[in-house]
Amino acid sequence: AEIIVPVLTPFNDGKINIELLKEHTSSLLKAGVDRIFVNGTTGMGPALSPGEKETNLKAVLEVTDKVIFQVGSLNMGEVKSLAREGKELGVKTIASYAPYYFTGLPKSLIVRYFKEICGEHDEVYLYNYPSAVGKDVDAETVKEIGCLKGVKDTNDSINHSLQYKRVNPGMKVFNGADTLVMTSIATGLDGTVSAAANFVPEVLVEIRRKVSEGKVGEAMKLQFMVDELVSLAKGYGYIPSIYVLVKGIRGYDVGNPRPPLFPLGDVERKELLDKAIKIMEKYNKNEA
Ligand code: FW2
Repeated sequence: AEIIVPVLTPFNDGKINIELLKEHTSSLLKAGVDRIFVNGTTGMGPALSPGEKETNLKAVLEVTDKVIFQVGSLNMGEVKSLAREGKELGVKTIASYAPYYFTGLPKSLIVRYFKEICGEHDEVYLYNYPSAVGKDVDAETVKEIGCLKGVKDTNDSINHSLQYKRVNPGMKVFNGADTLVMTSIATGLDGTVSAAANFVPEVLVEIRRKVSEGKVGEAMKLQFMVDELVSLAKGYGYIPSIYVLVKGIRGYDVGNPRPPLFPLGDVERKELLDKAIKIMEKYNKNEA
């Protein structure tokens, strides 16, 4: 099973810091992450201009070709031109969320959106995130689309993710919930796309190892540690917290998020990090 990281986008004064993105990417790969999902939710994809999406892609490509390039937006022309750009740059896999915000779109338009992307690139994944996008592109819809090679399903229901596999055999299926890393691996999905991989990649790699050795109870404990960290971070705003946790846990700077995802203040930063370290110590001492 693969561990895929939806890499954050480091900003300084509202501009992408390419060097920090490259450093973070190579650190994550060294920690054992398999692929980099560029312009995902954690990367603030919907808040990036087409030029910024391309900047992120090019930065990551300088480090690795193990990339999934997320190209979704509400402008079909931009989506297709990014898809083409990805192809020209040799990106193996691109992905897109469904057109968001316009909640009333009929299924036929969703199907058409993805078919048009498939016209530009031969390996297209669906990024399904119903709670953010406002619509669920489910297993049957994916079958109707017909050309998708994979799906990242950010969904608390593992059953929902498994249905893609049942209805579309041969398709790669990843669950995107931080709380279901262990479950995704143990149920035979193709892996996980977890935002937590930004700050605890080694823990996710260890979860995979434990599952493969049949030590499911130990894997579950590690999963619970991730759950506690994520739940703590969500209390401060998940994405802004990830920047603090990467710096605090991994020890290097990844810049800031960009407003309206405002960076945490000094007091919150300290509080978040102190609590995160306590959680990690508790599990490392086996007191959990
Ligand atoms: C992304 C992900 C992970 C998110 C998840 C939402 O693109 O950032 O879907 O962290 O809480 O795949």
